[in-house]
Amino acid sequence: TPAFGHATLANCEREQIHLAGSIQPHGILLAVKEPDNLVIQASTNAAAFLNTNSVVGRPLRDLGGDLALQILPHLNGPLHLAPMTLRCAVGTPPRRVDCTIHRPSNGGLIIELEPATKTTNIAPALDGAFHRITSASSLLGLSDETATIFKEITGYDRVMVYRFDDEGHGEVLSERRRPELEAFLGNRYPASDIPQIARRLYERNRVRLLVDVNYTPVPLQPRISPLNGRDLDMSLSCLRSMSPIHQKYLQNMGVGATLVCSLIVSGRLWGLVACHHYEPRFVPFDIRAACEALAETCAIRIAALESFAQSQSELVVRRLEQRLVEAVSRDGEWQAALFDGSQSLLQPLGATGAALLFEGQVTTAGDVPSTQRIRDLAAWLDRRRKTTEPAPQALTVTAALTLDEPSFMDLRPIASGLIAAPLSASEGEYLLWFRPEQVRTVTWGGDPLKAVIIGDDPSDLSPRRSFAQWHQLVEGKSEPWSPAELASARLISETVADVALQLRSVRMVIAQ
Ligand code: BLA
Repeated sequence: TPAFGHATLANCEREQIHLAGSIQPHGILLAVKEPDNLVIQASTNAAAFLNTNSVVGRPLRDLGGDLALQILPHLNGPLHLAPMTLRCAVGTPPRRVDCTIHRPSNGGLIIELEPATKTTNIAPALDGAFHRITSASSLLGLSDETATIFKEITGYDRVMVYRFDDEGHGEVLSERRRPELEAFLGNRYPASDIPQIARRLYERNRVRLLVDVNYTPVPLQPRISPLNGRDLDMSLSCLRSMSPIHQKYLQNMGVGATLVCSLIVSGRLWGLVACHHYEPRFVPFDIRAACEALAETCAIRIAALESFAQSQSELVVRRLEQRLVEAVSRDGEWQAALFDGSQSLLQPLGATGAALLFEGQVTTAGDVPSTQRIRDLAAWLDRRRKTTEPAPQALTVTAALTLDEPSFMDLRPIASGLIAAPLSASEGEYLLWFRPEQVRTVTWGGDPLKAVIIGDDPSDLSPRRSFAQWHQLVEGKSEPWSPAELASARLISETVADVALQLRSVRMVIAQ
């Protein structure tokens, strides 16, 4: 596992970013031993910040101001879970600082000090902001509104709302930017752009400020904690130095400063609100705290909208079932009922096309291959059913049909994703759903992708390289089918199979 600062593009997935051993220079860090509150580690800029000769080895109360006194009442709180911030004074003469304290996993107390800035009264702006977030009625509306609000409140040149898919690949869902900047809206990035270690960290530490990407990191002195002989765990530190690889990425983009908030939905990193500025930019603690609260509110709204969408899908499926059953008792025209308002057949699965093969007939909705190719697919499915083990009623599911089965290459791009549900024991009777290849639904304005070489040099890192890499990873593949979509497919196809079987037995009775 590469230590902080030693990772290369080949192994950066495992870089120990929480063991940075250094901070950004806009504040100072003190590690303190209890109960005597002796400073045992300090960033090398601490003495100058406090206007004193030395810091390490001295008790907190000797450092001037009311720092030692102010933190006292908080030391029994849950500081190992989340840092807390208070205003106090420290140094000679005492200066006003924002002081953030927390307990790292491996012992002691971490105190981080930033110069206090004049507080702006953001309460009025926030009031409206929370309401706008909680009243958003669609995911995209919510995401756009969140980007707008973050731009208003933080003043960064660009704000992007990122969403991660089930495989961790990222997508820029919304963007607000100064008009002269290149647009990143709609861009896709591979999961490898943000290592797993960083993602897990962002679930705990939900706001990251990078004040100046061209900063020189300030080391801790001593580097190793005298408490346990190990690197200080800086997971929850607000001044932590960022990974040099990520720093390089941002420098290559021409970005000067960032502020990024995690969107945590059901305990998982769902996405990010990423703010970029093209010059160094500092935002004080109170604005960061407001951003954290807004991101949390946004995440709660996302969860609500997702669960609403899920119940809507379930409702659509139930209505479809009802229509089928009614059709059977009315005139037996269940095929017509199935395709009546084809959205109810497509929407619950997020499919773009569907086809029914039954008693030699092919009925379709949306974007589908030619009738002949649909019949070819059924024949292929019949062959697979004979040679593979699973239960005869099992769904065939793929997000990469044309890679799995090159003879269907001509079905690109409309049928990269396929769900096939057998409707009976007979051959050639299926309900099929299709989904297009992802890269066909995404474009990058400007140069063709071919121009990008994906090498191992950090100097090559760029959104364009990321996009090209994502492109390679998902080429030929549709968006993966989610468990909820598969459940809908199962429900619909089982109902169709029941209905079809029922009518067949009725016809047999009549024929006798
Ligand atoms: C972190 N990489 C990140 C973060 C983003 C990106 C958003 C999170 C930063 C944060 O939350 O503060 C990626 N940023 C992007 C992309 C765009 C952008 C794609 O603005 C496009 C517009 N990064 C790589 C590669 C590696 C890598 C190849 O691209 C290594 C394999 C590493 N990225 C990397 C690391 C971090 C990171 C180590 C963690 C940074 C840290 O918190 O210290």
